[in-house]
Amino acid sequence: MKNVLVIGSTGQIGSELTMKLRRHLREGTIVAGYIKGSEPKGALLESGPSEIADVRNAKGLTEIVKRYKIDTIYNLAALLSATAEQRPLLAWDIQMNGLINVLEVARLNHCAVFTPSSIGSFGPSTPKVSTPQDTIQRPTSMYGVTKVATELLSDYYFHKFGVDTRSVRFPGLISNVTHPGGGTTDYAVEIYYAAVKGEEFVCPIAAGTYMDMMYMPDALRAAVKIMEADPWRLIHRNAFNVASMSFDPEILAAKIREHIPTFTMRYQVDPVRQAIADSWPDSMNDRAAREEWGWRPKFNLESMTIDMIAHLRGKLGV
Ligand code: AKB
Repeated sequence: MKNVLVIGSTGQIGSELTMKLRRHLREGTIVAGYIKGSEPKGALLESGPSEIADVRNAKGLTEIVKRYKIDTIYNLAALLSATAEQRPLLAWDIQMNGLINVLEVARLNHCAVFTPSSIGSFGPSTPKVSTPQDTIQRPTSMYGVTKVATELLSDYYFHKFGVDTRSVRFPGLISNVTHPGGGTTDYAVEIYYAAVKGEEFVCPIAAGTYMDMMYMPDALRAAVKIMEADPWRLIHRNAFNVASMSFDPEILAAKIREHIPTFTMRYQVDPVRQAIADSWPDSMNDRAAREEWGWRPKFNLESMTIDMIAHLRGKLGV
């Protein structure tokens, strides 16, 4: 990786990944790709070049790739699960028509590609506990349908054309920088904001609903490490289970209460998000990622909670 285009650089993952790559890579250029209406600001804008990069515009992507001699594309453009359920055709357009544009540009210009998959690529018939790397993937949400298709199409481009596609199945990602927006796992971010502000949290996901979650610094390390992995060690490619913690809202609230004892939570379950959450695994088995490219998370629920609360107190000035 030397010259990298991050598509979706102002989103939840992209805003932090772009900055991490700019710090991490000693030479080369990291281009922050964005769409009109979500322009980069502050450090993201000032620390390197940015370009309009709409996945639905292959010609525009090609121009950026050629101008900056891009060798790696992080394709982070996506509608998250709950929004994709409301706007399925738009989700298809961004996630599938966008992906094939990115893969074609990569094929013609010899780029490696990372397009994240998700716990959303699994469905109700998938084994729920210790979900294996290779297993049943029959998701029931549009988000999940596009994620399975993303995995298959990315593998197809690798086997058919030799495009260096690699990816991970992200759990719900928890961060104190950019809000996710439109996901089923967003509650696990919003709960920290409410707790730090001293507000009651109204939880849209029912007690007893376990999902895999991950702190953003671990997710960023996974996204960088998989693209730097020795290709000869990779048996799998699209996409690796990566896991670090699994909890339900009760466990998360109890952990926050250890640090903010006055924190309160009540439930008002959102049927759309709950149906999606019920169809996803409780906890993934990430042995393949550990064996094939040395994946190891650094954060658990305790260390993430301490870090989230400290950062949000600073950010919110409370
Ligand atoms: C979502 O909830 O849609 C995402 C995901 C788990 O992929 N955070």
